[in-house]
Amino acid sequence: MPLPCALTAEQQSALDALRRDDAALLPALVVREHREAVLLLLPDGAERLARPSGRLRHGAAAPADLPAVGDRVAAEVPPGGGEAVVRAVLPRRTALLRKRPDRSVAAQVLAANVDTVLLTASLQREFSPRRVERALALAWDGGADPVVLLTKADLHPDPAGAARAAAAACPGAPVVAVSAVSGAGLGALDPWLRPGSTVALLGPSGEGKSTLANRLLGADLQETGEVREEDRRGRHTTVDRHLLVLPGGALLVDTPGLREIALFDAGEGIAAAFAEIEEAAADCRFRDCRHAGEPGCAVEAAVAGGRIDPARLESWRRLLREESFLARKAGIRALWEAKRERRAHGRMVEDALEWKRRLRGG
Ligand SMILES: Nc1nc2c(ncn2[C@@H]2O[C@H](COP(=O)(O)OP(=O)(O)OP(=O)(O)O)[C@@H](O)[C@H]2O)c(=O)[nH]1
Ligand SMILES: [Mg+2]
Ligand SMILES: [Zn+2]
Repeated sequence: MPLPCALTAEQQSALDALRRDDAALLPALVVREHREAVLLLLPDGAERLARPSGRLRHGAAAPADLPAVGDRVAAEVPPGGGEAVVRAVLPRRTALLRKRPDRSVAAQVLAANVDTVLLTASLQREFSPRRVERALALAWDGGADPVVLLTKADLHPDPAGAARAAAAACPGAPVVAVSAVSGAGLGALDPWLRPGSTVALLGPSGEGKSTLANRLLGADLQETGEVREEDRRGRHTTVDRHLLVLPGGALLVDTPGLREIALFDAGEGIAAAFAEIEEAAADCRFRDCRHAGEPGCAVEAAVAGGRIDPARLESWRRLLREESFLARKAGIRALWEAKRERRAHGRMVEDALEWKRRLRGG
């Protein structure tokens, strides 16, 4: 039985190259992360605990280079049982990165090789465009397609109206309203749940990610928890990232509720999430216009003319300020190394000059 996901040509050739040295290496899929170990799904359908090899641990340029959920890896698997060793992470097709939620300037991989991100926003609470646009930038920057998923549609008097309002607030991403309780709207997810494709649920605690995962799985595998009465927030029930193979053959990643999304070097994703600003900016008189009082600024003209929402311009500024703060803190060299690393992982990145230009501007 093969893995539930095909390897890309790039992943296959990386595996073939490794196998020339060690023919016994097997491809495997990372389905769960623990503190130091990962759980692998092997080609025979069995699961096996594994640790990264010492060489991988010490050779990794950054923690983000270690195996993460969704990674395809080359593993040495002792035939009789026992822990496996991950020799290498095969090149990632996409990677959802955020800044680690501590004081370090380092990225954390939320999930690798994700095709579609379902960004949850519960209809039990007020819709926050500011939170969603950050998540959109994260998804786009990682190379995945975001879908805004309005959950708990059964608790809202007009889910279709709410979906229209959300779509207006986050241009460029499809919006779907679903209920994991009644099943309403779930069919709309079918186009993204093709066999072998990977979908990740991302959003705050208590929005029904695990409830939806169980519904799609047809089994109560993931633990779910009540939300608090006062503010309808969750209690962080899910603690590990977990990849599930759905009956139809799609892969679904359930993640712990995100407290905050701090972007990590997500310039391209921000550009994609604020496409209307980037588009208008093409007509600014100065190429490095910051849209903050410069003469001939087309973006500010568009805001004045009601064609761009001033709150969106404000968010765009805030996200770029955070980016340049991060860059100054890290030092341009470290960030550039991180970018090179991601290029090695197959990510398209903008060139260094563009990056420096923004730094000077920020
Ligand atoms: N009415 C209604 N309640 C739901 C729906 N989906 C989930 N819930 C409830 O919302 C609460 C939180 O659900 P979870 O699935 O645990 O939420 P989560 O997003 O996985 O939360 P974390 O694991 O903490 O990040 C539970 O009490 C669920 O029963 C839904 O579609 N409708
Ligand atoms: Mg959960
Ligand atoms: Zn301008």
